[in-house]
Amino acid sequence: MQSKNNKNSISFDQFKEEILEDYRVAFTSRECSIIGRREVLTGKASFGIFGDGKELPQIAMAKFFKKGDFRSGYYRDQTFMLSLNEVTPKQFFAGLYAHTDINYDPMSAGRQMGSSFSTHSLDVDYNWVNLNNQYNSSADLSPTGSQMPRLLGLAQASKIYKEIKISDSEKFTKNGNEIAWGTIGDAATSEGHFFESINAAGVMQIPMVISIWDDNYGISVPAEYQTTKGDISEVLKGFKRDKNSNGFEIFKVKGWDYVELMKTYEKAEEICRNEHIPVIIHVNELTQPLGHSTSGSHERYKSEERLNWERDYDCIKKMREWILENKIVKSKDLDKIESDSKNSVSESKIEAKRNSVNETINNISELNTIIKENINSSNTDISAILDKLNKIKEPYKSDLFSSANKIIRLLMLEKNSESNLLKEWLGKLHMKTQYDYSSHLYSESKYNPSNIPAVNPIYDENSEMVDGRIVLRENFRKILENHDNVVIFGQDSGKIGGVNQGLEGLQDIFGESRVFDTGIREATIIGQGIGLSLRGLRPIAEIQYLDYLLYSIQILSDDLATLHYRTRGKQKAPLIVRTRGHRLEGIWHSGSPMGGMINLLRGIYLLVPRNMTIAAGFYNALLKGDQPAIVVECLNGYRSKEKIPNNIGEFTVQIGRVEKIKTGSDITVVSYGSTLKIVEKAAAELDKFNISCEIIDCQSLIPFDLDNNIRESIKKTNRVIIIDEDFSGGASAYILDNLINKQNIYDYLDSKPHTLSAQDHRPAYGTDGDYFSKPSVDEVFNKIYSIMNELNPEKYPI
Ligand SMILES: Cc1ncc(C[n+]2csc(CCOP(=O)(O)OP(=O)(O)O)c2C)c(N)n1
Repeated sequence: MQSKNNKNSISFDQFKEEILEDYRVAFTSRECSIIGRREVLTGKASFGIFGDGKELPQIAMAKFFKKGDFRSGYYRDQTFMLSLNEVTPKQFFAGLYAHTDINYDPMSAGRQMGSSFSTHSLDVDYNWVNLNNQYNSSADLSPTGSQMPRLLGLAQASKIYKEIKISDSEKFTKNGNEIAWGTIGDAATSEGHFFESINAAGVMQIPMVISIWDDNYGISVPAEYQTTKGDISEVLKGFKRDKNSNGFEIFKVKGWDYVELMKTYEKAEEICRNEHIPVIIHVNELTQPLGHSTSGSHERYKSEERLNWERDYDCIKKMREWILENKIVKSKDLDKIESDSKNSVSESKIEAKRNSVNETINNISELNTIIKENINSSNTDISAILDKLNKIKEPYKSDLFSSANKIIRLLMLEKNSESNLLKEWLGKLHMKTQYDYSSHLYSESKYNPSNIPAVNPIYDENSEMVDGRIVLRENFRKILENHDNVVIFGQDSGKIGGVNQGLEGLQDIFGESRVFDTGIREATIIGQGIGLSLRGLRPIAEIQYLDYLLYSIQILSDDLATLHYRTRGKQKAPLIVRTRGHRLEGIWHSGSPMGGMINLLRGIYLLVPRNMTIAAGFYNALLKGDQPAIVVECLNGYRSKEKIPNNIGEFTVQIGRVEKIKTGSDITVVSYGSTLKIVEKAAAELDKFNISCEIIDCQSLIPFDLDNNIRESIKKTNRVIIIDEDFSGGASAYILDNLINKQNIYDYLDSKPHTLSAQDHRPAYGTDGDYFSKPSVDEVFNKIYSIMNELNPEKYPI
């Protein structure tokens, strides 16, 4: 055995020590699973899923995992995390009890179900810590297979760091020597993300080792229903490298065979780290002694024969047998390790539970004091509620809040003004507690790009009018010059410089490591971006058309949008996604599904520039910040003429701010993106009828009008219409919701607020398909005219 802990040759005593330590970790981990399951089944925690049966391969993986490396795995990896001391049993239980203090549950501060692991990449000021000095784990997520796309980026970062010198990269890499280690269950390999990622890794030849933990089941469904031939490494054989072609090294090893596991991981690490060859390790013959999760028992679907086999081939049992057969120690020595582990896990559990309820117990005692000392009521219901609350040994916060609210309501009914004191106390506590559940959806750092002030584009008499795509291209050129950690990639982005030529010629100047093509694989393009940004690079990932963002919406929604939130601000992936949409031609090249994006992607900024100068200003601002964002360029804007600014690459547009693009007095027209051109033309027609529109470009849907400037306009016009080319109830409903609930426009309206969106079908093809599917100048004119007619039929007759 030659692991990172060992020199080339070690003494028998050291060898024995290491084996016993491995046994201790494996046993401790198993005990955590057993006790954790019991806690859930006795109602002390909500749900549990554990790593029992997968202990040995994870110990092997941990041996060859080095500081600076990254894991992208799933909920079974507790033994791996315990091995590296990246999670302690006490922290493991704090996660199970959803402790909201990050110091107790460092994985997610109670936001993710237990066994969702992560490490801290950021310090308290949201600056990067030195990732080379620690074992790194990107934050787990529950949707099966979703750890795969970002694994690509985590691995590709090493390749990029190896290929090019990047300034200030000491915190992220040592010459690109780091491996990205993936783990996945056998059944989850049925997901498309798995195959898409494997194919891409084979093409890119990047340093990742993927372990497939194969226990032959995905909950109740056996391998024969999941995988062709019932055997994933058989299926993957076509990906195996040979003398004449690139590909993977593939190993298959039994999950209970301690010695073979060590040998396999040793080989895998060597090939992967030294040669940058991706490796797949299919670890089969694993078991699940406690069943899939606390939701049910595996006796319902496994045969007696299989259950007996699982008992015999339990990897810890097998390791024990191997130690005894090889006379490494006596059975009493192992018994002692076992009983010590049991005691220490039990103590950890008790302490974690106590810590998780302490604050609530203190708050309950404060509630008692407030009531006793300040509230004069003979209502026996109040004392009954208090008594009941005081009797709960391990109270939830919601027990305290609902009891206090009930008491407040009783006091209100008896018109007891002393309820105000209690309301004030509870209000403050609620605010503080709510933060524990709602913080860090967006960057809370000083680098949040919405704090970055605008730097206006500068023009002079020599400023040229050029195609919009030239503004973008020149801006990207400056970006690549100014930021050596920026990489731009996507389908057709490299050699030809993008289908709309916004990157034309940039690969020739900056090389294939910085501007490159990918396969047609939107989910993993986004995953690549997430992984690269987790390792300190600033990727700009291109999705060729907005309509195809749907392929990646799951990863954007489940991974990118939740990453900062689910780590309570301890990881960030400031990925910039560049795409193009809105008006063009037909069902799949004119989409504007903003409502869908707004609903699914909270956590990501959504920017909708009306021209390429504003788009460029957004890119420049985003690169100064640390917030992931999607920029939707207007498909019909690449050939429209714009003046090219002198300070290209330097000017910024402040995010979350609207722009008034026409002053008017009769009605405020709120719109964004391509629709604005239609709105401007309609407004010119309406002017002829003495109807004066004030047009406001939202520019940024998330965040939305942070200065409440639309309200200021409505105060003047007392009327509003929101126009876009999304479906009805999409972004227009979101904007209206903001105006009503956040900007309180109700008081300033003299007419009902209106929305005008596209038809609810996808846009039909061709010029007439557009006319009859999306708002046209005529439709906008008619709609606004009818609003004015309703107001003053004599002045605006129909
Ligand atoms: C996309 C998605 N579909 C369904 C589930 C529910 N689910 C959770 S675990 C699981 C089975 C996973 O089996 P496998 O990949 O073999 O991993 P194991 O749990 O056996 O280690 C399923 C279906 C999920 N989490 N995500």
